[in-house]
Amino acid sequence: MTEITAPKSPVTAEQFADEIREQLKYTQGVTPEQATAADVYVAASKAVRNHLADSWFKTQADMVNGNTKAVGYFSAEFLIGKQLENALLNAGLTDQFDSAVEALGFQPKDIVDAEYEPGLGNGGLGRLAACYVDSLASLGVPAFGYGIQYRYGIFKQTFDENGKQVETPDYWLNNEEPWGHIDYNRDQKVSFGGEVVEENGKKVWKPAWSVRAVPVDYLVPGYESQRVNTLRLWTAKSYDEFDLLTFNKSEYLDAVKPQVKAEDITKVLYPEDSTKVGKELRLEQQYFFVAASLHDAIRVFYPGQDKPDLTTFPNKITFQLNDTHPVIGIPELMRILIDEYDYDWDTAWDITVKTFNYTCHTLLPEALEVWSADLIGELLPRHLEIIEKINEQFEDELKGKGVDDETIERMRIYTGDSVRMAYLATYGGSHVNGVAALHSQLLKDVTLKDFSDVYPDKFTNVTNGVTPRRFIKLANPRLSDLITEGLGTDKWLSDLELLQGLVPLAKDDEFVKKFAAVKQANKHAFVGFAKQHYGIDVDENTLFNTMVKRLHEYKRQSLKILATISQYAAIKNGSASVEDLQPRTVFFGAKAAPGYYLAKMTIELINNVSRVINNDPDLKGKLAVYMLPNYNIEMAQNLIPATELDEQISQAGKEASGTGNMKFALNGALTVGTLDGANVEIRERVGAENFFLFGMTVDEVEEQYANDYDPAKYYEADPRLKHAIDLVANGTFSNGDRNAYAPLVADWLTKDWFMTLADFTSYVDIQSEIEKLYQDQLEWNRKALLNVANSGFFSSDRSIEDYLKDIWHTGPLAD
Ligand code: 73E
Repeated sequence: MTEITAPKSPVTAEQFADEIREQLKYTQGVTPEQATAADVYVAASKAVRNHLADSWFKTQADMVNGNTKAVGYFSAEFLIGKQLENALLNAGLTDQFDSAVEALGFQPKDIVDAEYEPGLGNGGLGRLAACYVDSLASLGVPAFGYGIQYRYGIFKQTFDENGKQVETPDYWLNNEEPWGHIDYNRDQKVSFGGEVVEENGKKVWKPAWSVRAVPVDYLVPGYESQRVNTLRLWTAKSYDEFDLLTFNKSEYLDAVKPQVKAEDITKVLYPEDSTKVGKELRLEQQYFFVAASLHDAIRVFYPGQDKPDLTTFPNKITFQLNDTHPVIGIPELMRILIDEYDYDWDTAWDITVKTFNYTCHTLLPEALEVWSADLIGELLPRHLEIIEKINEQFEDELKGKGVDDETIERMRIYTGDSVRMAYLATYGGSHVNGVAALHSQLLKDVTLKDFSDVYPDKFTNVTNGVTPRRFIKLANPRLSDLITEGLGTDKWLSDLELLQGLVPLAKDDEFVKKFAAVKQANKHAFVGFAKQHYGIDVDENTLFNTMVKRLHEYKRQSLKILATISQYAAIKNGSASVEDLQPRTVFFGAKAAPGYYLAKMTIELINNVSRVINNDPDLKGKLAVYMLPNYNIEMAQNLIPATELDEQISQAGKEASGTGNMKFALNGALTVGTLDGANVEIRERVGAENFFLFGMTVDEVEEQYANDYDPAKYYEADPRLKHAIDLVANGTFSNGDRNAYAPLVADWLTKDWFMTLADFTSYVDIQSEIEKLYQDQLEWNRKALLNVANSGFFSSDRSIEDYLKDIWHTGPLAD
């Protein structure tokens, strides 16, 4: 018997339709006859939000009164995706919504599609934060996500006629946004600049200017949990009215300058991913949101108290620092405790260390934030003093532990010139975690080795996860139904390890065929999506092969495009036995940081390879390549369920975890991948025989670096590689222009820091294995099903359970 959990909301479809009508009438100001899909979207969203209000108030009250410690997740990015469908699911209102909008004369899908996706993050780090707030609420743990409501999210990507990336601003707040509730009465003052003076033996910061931080609250409903948490995103407003005198002199722009400067702070998300951006405005953003959030947490937990006992603060809430971006929160809490609440240094330090924990998301040294001391001194003079003092205390502590001078020198938080934020976070918090087993190990062995030697107990691992609600249930309803049928329950949505129950069904050919039919239906649906959104005609009777993620050299889109060119060449010159060739469609999706030259050139190359291949009649029905513009959550939700082969081909030791890899495995794609990040754990769980492994290991990579890696050697050794690179160099993909990709070619042949060439042969060789297996659809789908069945570990619910147990030491609220 299939056991389906009842929706928690008692409202009927008719009542819900009335609620939508009421919203249309009183807040939208339109009649149901006048209403467009966009109107109904806004009205329905507000109606859902109303349903969540009581649970939201109750969760907050229980949190403040309860004996459970809350979690504050500090993140510069929350890539939340479209909200309506997810809110309906978690509120148990999906069926009512479907019937209600049909009664109003609309298709539910059109209403859901009318939402504009907020792009408040770059990639995996931001999406992880969104999955974590979903899981916290679903597990009933009281929590705040604290971040920034950028006015412009990640840029929109298009391509010009030459295939180059064009960035356009993402003004997502141009239309009504029904989810964020701006709360002018819970604002905070955040100050900058000025100087520190001594008054009565006490340091006093006299800032030069201040900004008003206003919270915008997004409700985060848990799946079947009756708990609704808060995602509080701050927006900057000016305290300064514009200067009427200047205005009257017709100097309009000068008159509004201070206002513009203040509001600039939250204007735009930095479009960089995995690189450090040393910009003054970025530090302003970071300080702005953590200062506002820390004061907000004190307000929430000690309401109306002038002299709260903040030694209890670490029992009320624990803060997770999502990478180094919010680490300025450590000196800020020290400042608050000492300057605003008169605690002595040692007490303040004890509270601070107990309150903070730090997640590191990278291994790339160029991604670890380092701020110039001059900049911090100018913007936050009191914080620089505090950081200096933290560093002094730290060095004394190290000396006391017998650490030698050379090591101390290497470990300094404050070097005199600059401040190393990762070191400050490691010393200033209780725990440090990496985001996959291999990554956490490499943090201990390499990136933060000195720290791990002195403070071994601080280090731990929490392997990333993804929410099954959005990435299976909403993205892949067909597979969700089949899983529920196979397991006889839908409980897997809140206990993903139950997917293990599908393992025996992989032996059942009939079930495997149903699974294959789901994949085929998803491919068919994606063909429609691609036609509608990109105007392309995709052949659904080809292997769907996908590589979607940010464009970065270490992720090695170059490897995929060179292998694709090689396949193209083999078909063209007849060296591939055409009968054996499995027709394939290769999908790329990737944004490059606007200033990242080689990444942008790689996009241009992919677009032009796509143009040449897709227009060549010899390739028709055999190979097609698409670079899909503007990869975002919506595209992920449509493309991942349709994908059969997923590419996770970063150089070993560079991708901290990856989370796309988990989404693909959970949606029944097979992975071709290196032993990097969470690939290692995915392969362990799904079984080596159900994963296409290739390429060098971390140790082999290290050996190559140590032995002066020479890419040209590989170019000479494999004629397929030589031919592919020669085609790029000789103008085949640039209308004969041999200079078009010269910098890329020169990089491959002389530098190739991420060793694309060294891994090429092993990568191309495994493709024949892949194609052979694909001929046997039953076997292929059996393996794909085993990927789904064995990937339950990669639920973000499990990640959050790990954080609760090993780092936060807290748990759900009692009902
Ligand atoms: O491996 C991914 C990881 O899965 C990693 O590259 C990414 O975080 C994901 C979630 O853990 C990441 N993003 C950033 N650093 N690591 C980053 C750095 C600076 C700005 C924005 C993002």
